[in-house]
Amino acid sequence: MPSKLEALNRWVDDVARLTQPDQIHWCDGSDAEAAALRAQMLADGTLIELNQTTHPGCTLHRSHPSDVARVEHLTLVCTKNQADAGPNNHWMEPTQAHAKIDALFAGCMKGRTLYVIPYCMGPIDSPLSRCGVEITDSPYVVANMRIMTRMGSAALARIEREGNFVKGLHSTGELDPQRRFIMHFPEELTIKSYGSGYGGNALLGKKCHALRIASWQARTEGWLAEHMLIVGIENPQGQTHYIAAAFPSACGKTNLAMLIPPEGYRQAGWKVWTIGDDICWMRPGADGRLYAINPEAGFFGVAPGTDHGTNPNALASIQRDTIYTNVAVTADLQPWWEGLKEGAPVTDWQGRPYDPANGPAAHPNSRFTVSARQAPSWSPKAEDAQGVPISAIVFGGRRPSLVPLVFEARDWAHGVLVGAAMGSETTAAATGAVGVMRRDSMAMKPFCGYNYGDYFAHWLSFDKAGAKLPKIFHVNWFRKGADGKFLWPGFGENLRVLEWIIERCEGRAGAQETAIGLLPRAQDLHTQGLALREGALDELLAIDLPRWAAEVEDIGRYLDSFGEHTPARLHAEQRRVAAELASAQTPQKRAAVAS
Ligand code: SAT
Ligand code: MN
Repeated sequence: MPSKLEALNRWVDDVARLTQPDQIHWCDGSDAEAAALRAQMLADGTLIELNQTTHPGCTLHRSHPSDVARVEHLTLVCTKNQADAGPNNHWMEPTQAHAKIDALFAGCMKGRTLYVIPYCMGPIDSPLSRCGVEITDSPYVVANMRIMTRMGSAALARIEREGNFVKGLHSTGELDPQRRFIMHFPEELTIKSYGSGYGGNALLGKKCHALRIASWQARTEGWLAEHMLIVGIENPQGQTHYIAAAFPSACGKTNLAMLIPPEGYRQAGWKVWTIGDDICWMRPGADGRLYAINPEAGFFGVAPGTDHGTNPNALASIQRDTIYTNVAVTADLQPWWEGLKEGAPVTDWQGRPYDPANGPAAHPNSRFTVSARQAPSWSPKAEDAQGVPISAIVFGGRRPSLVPLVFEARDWAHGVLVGAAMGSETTAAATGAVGVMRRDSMAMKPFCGYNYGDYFAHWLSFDKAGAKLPKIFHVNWFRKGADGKFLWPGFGENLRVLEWIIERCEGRAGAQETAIGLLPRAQDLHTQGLALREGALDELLAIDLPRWAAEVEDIGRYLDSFGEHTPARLHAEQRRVAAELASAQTPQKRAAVAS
C-alpha cells in the first residue's frame, strides 16, 4: 500500500479508475525525483534549459497561449446553498458540478502518469499549518509544487498522523478554454481543476487550498486566511515589527515583501525581512495578538518590471534554480522581460522571433517560481512554528485618484470597513480587461471561498475582550497627478510610509484626524533625500471631501449588495464615516458662501 492512510489510498484508486492513467507515481519530494522529472521535461520540451552559466538550474516553460492567467469566470464555489458562496463567487450546485467536471476527467489521463503530491501548507511542525494532497497529470505542476510547498514524505507522514487532508484533483486536459473549470467544494474540502496548467488554476495548494478552502476552514475554526504578504521591518534599535499587507494580484506584494531600504535608512541600520509575498494565515495567540505564518515555501512572482532598480532582492533570488514561465529569452538564452535593463529579447514568450508588432516580448503575467530561501532578505522566522506577531495590517490597491498615500483606521471596525471598501484597477493576473476599477475587499475578491458578507462578520468577530489586535492602515502607491504620472516613487521609498505606520503602532508618530481616518501631516513623514515634485506631498495627503462623500455612498451600495449577510456593525461604520464627511463639508461650504 502506498500510504498507511486507507482513505487516501481509496481516493487515489477512485481517481485512477476515473482518469485511467498509464502509471501512478507517489511523490517523495527527493532531489533524485526532481532531477528525473526535470530530465524528462527537458527531453519532451515541457521545459527549455536556460543559459546554465548565467542562470544555473534555471528552466523556461512556455504555456499554451490561451492559458496564461487565472480564469475568474470559470472558477466556481460549489456549496449546497448558493447564499453560502455569496454574490462574490460563481456558484454551481455540488452534485451537478461534480457530474460536469467528472465527465471531463473521465479517461483524461490515458497515456499519462498520475502524480500523487502530498503537501503541507506552512512549516511542517506548525499547529497553524494544514495539509493537502494534489493529484495531477502535469510534471510541471509537480516541479512547481515542490518549490511552492513542503512537498513529499514529511507531508505524507503528517497527513497519515492527522488522518485528514484537502483533496485536490487536477488535469491539464486538452488546455481548451471551452473545457476548463476550477471548482471548489468547501463542505467536502475538495478541489477539482480541469483544462489549465497555469499557477493559480493548477498549483492547487496556492489560491485554491490556501485561500478559497482555507478561508472557509478559518471561519469555522476562528482564524484568518488572507491574500497578504508578511514582512518584518527592523529598526536601528534592533526591534522588528511584522506587517501583513493585502494588495490584489500584480500590485507589488512581492516588491514590498522584499523591499530594499533607501540609502539613508540602510546606513542608519534599517533592515527588511521577508516572510511571505502572497498568502498569510493568522490566528490569535495566548497573549491576544495575531500570529501569522506564510503557508507557502516559494514565490510565484510577476517577472515584468522586476529589475535592479525596482526589486534587487527578487532579481538576486532568481539567478539560479528558478522555473520561468512565459518570459522572453535573449540570444544566449538568458530570461528577459519588459523592465529588465540588461539584455535584449530575441525570442518572445510564445517562442516566436521577437517582433514588437506582436506585443510585449514577455507575457505581462509571466512568472518566476523560486524557493523563498533564495531571497537575500528571507527571514528564518518564516520557519517558526508559532508564526510571527503582527503589528499592523495594511490594505492597498491601484487607485490613480482620490485615495491618499496612507491613512490609519481609527479602530478595528473602521479598519474592517476600510478593507471591505478596497478598490483597485484590474491587472493581467486574471483574464479580462486590464485597468478597470472594481471593489476587491481585502484583495480577496477572487479568493474568498464564501459569502463576503459572512466574511466581513468573521473579521469583525476578532474584536473581543482580551484581543490585542494590530492597527489597520490603507496605502496607495499608485496615485497619479494631473499629468498622468505617479506622484509617489514607490518601491524602496515605501519604507518611509511603513516607518510612519510602525511609529503609529508604537504611539510615537503624529497624525491628524480626518473624516476618513488618521493621516500623517507632511512633517510626520520623513522625506529627507526624497525628490518629490513640487506640491506632490500635499496632493498625496489631501482629501477631496465631496468626492469622498460620493465614494462612501458607493461603498454603502456595495455593502448592500451582500444583503442580510452584511453585518449591521459594518453598515453603522459606513454611516458614521458618511456623517463625518457631511459635517466636515459644512464649514467649508459656509466659508465658500461667505467669501
Ligand atoms: O493566481 S496566481 O497565484 O497564479 C497569481 C495571482 O493572481 O496572484
Ligand atoms: Mn496573489
